[in-house]
Amino acid sequence: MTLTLTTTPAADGFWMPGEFEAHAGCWMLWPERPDNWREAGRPAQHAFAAVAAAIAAFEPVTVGVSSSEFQVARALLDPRIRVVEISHDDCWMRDVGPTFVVDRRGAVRGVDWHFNAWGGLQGGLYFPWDQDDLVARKVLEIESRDRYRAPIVNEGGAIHVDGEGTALVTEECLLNVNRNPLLSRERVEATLRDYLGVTTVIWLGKGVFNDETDGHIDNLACFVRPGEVCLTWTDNKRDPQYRISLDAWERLKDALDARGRRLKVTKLTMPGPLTLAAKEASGIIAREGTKPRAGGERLAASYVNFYIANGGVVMPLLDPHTDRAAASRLKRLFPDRRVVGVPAREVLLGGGNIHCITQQVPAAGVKRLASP
Ligand code: KQY
Repeated sequence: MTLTLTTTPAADGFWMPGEFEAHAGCWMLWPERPDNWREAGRPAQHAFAAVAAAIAAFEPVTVGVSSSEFQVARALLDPRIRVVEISHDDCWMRDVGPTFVVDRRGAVRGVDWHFNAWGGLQGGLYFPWDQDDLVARKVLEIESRDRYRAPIVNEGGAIHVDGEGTALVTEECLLNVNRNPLLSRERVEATLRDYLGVTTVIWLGKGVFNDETDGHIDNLACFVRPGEVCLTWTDNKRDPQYRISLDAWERLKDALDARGRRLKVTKLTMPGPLTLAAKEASGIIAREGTKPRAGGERLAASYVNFYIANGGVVMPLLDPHTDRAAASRLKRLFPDRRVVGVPAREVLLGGGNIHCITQQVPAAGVKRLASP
């Protein structure tokens, strides 16, 4: 039985572990909506299947699919992957799935944030989003994990943690009026402390240029391990990303984490700049209520949007000019993991990347010695 708890993770001794800690598995959803994915999602489905197969080499993967797509998904997905039927509005499991939390005894529970399609009726990406808002609850039912319904609008892609008491977020997203207009920075921070079990929140300013999520942290910067962050970067001073990344670099360099450490920050040069081709845009069927896409638009492409699996890192391949350099930087950052690149332009065309379409489930029963 799955309970809905009325306490908070922090009050119960739970916290969100780092993505680099041991996983029981990974959840994804299946792309299909023709107003976001070109050619009714078929090219994206192949890309999602390749991402799922790459992760399945490291840990169990479950993909949630609609009833009408079950057979296609089953046929395209690696046989090691579990396919379950889950209704959804789009397929960003990082954002609509639960954020898992753990305690010292090795128990696992889930946080179910309110979801409003990245901004609700004030700049959100589609309407309605009611099925997306139910996904976290359904995943927790299948995983048999108790649930905390958090009292704020938030997405998994808007938070990163080091598992030792520090969260990394952006002001552009978490303080956006289209998320929690009545909450001050202090209230948002207090809610993150309660629901992520952190004691320190490091605020960066803006996210990646033209990121339609309003600046998700998971496209800009992430923890590689406690005390170490990797940041999307460009040396091109004329690129609008330059000032954003420079500001993030300065804030990270000034910050102290929950353990009082200065952070080591590694720059990961972004691909491109990449834009949506007219031919790609023409394969998307415009629909009232969904944000339209036009050829020539700048894509929010970033190599930071990778997934850390048990023993591996699954990274997006986005630009033949820069993929190799990004992969070797990631290999240096993760010497004990196998770095696997997956062609991910089709995922990028939908507005996110590999981290955005995945959600890790921490390993249960792992006795954790320290809490943050
Ligand atoms: O950054 C993410 N976590 C999700 C990207 C969602 C894009 C929606 N079109």
